[in-house]
Amino acid sequence: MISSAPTGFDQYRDNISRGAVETIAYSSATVGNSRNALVYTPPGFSFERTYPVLYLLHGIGGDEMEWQRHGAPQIILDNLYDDNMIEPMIVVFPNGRAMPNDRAEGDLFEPDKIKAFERFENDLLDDLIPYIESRYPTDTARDKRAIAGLSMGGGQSLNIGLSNLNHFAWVGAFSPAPNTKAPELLVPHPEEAHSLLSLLWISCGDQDNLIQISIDTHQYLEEQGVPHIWYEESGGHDWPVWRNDLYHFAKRLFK
Ligand code: FER
Repeated sequence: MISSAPTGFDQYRDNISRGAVETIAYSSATVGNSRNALVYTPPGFSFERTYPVLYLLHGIGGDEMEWQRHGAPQIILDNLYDDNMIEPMIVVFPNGRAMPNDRAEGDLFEPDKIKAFERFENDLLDDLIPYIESRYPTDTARDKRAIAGLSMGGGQSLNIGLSNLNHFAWVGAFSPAPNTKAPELLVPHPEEAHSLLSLLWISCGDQDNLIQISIDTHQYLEEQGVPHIWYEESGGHDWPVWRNDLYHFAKRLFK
């Protein structure tokens, strides 16, 4: 049983060590341009050691800045460090709409924009991850790499993470959207998933219209004996839920 994050988990605390967020630009052979991502480095960040990396994805209405705008990830993570509840990690906030104009504008459901959320798999694996691992002191073992996201980004995390278990051992989906592949396509080899996953997390608000996607995935995983966390929490398709999810997911990572 997982209860809501403690009061104040996403409120700024004075006089604690802070991480830092910077914007990076990487050359994407997949999209054919330069793309931006945000990178959070933890309090006490040092090039004298290496860090695991979490790739944290946005929803259909967002871009690489969406978590910063609405999710207070820096505050949530800094507070978790202050409380000694989290492993030091780098968090990368990519833009998951892998197309030349990746702004969240116009009709967000246009087929070419939905397709761009699929194309992101190549951008991530072939362009962004190599860039991050060449510029930051990262631990490149598969069990030191995580992917998670909200809604469209939750679907991406399941689709990309579970079909690339050679790259990711930690996968989290917060309120995954209809881009999520059918369960038997997501996890065609349950025994392999069982042996390779360190954590598979699925969460959704009980007032979210998309919750059936999570329930169907959870039920399949349970039938197939794939260990996972299924967390149904109170709330809708909204930021209080995703902030709470980040808190709970981040403190379980890389342990
Ligand atoms: C849909 C409903 C919602 C859909 C995507 C979403 C691709 C995504 C929502 C979000 O990211 O917040 O039918 O189809």
